[in-house]
Amino acid sequence: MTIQSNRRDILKGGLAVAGIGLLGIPEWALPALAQGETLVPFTDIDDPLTLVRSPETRIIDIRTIPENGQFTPADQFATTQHYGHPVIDPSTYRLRISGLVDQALSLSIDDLRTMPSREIVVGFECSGNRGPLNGLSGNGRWTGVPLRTVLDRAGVKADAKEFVFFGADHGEEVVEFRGRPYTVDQQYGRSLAREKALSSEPILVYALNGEPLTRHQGFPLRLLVPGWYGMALVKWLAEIHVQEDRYLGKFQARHYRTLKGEMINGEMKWKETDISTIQLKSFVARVTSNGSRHQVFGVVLNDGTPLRSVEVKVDDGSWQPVTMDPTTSEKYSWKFFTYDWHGATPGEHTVVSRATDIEGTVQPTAAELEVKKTFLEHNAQHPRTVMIA
Ligand SMILES: Nc1nc2c(c(=O)[nH]1)N[C@H]1C(S)=C(S)[C@@H](COP(=O)(O)O)O[C@H]1N2
Ligand SMILES: [Mo]
Repeated sequence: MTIQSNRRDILKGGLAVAGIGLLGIPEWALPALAQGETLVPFTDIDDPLTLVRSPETRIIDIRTIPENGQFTPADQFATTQHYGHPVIDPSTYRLRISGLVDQALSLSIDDLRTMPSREIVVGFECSGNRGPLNGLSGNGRWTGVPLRTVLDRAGVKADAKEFVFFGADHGEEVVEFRGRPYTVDQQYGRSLAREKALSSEPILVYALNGEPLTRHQGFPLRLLVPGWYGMALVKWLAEIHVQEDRYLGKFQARHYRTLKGEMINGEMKWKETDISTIQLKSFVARVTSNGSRHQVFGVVLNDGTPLRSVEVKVDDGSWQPVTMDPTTSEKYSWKFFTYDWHGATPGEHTVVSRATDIEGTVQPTAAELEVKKTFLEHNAQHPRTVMIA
């Protein structure tokens, strides 16, 4: 079988077929299958389109990530947002820095581009991303100015505690307070606490994979917080407002939070927490066969803590170590792994992966996550079923 006909089979196969046109699966996304290698079909997926909630959201078909192309091309990055994609004229664009600073700033894209830049590989996922498809994730090489550089130029006052990042996008929101609805126009806003904002990590990025950001990716400027879930990476960044009070806007305090039970001194405490860093997750993205040889390929995402192990389990077997892909070893990159599955027998099988980091955090099972009531931050091990011919 040639690669060409493999590709056609993939396009005809259940998972991808719904994606053609709407998701526009491009050439690059076709799996880099070796001669004679074919995709083993998953039997658990019903309809990938159930994950696509609006025409403005695009998921990546995680089964078709090229193994040797660890950067997601900008025009195929998964994308999701709340108020559509604003169009910003780069010639009049200004990033404003206001509030508790010695000097308010208004910076053009050229101003930012002439400041010392930094390049970093960062992968992230939407906090709502979950199995089986995990399509709201991606990985890129980003370029921009460290946030700290810009804040130092403005001069942050001693009483500044909260740094609020507003996108240019906005919409009408009903803020409910004690039974009363208040309808107001709000910008997309997220905040970082002083320690994080002034750390060396956050970057104001203007390029992805060496090209200016696309409109979907937040052109002309986006906040990148390595190791954090997508909601913190404010696109179309328009203003940084420095203040003393905590910022409790919708997307900071209400829309992105988790309700989860935790045993404290023998008592269950139900805690509502906000969402920040990516919880350790691994998932099986595809299984391939080449004659009698079978291989499992998967992805790990986390907050940048080094990994201790990634393992794969087939059916009721024991956990087996995987091989990590050395091209995805940068701290905040997503990490690829493969597992050579020996002796796969015809019929349906269950394949699952789990990751453990050097701090001893183990990716939880779905049963262990039952104390989490809300669906965000869903990093459970996700068993997939495949049919071996
Ligand atoms: N300005 C703005 N930035 C935003 C959002 C938004 O609605 N407005 N959505 C956030 C969410 S929830 C996610 S998951 C990521 C998605 O980034 P992507 O489109 O590059 O995948 O953007 C984040 N940044
Ligand atoms: Mo998100």
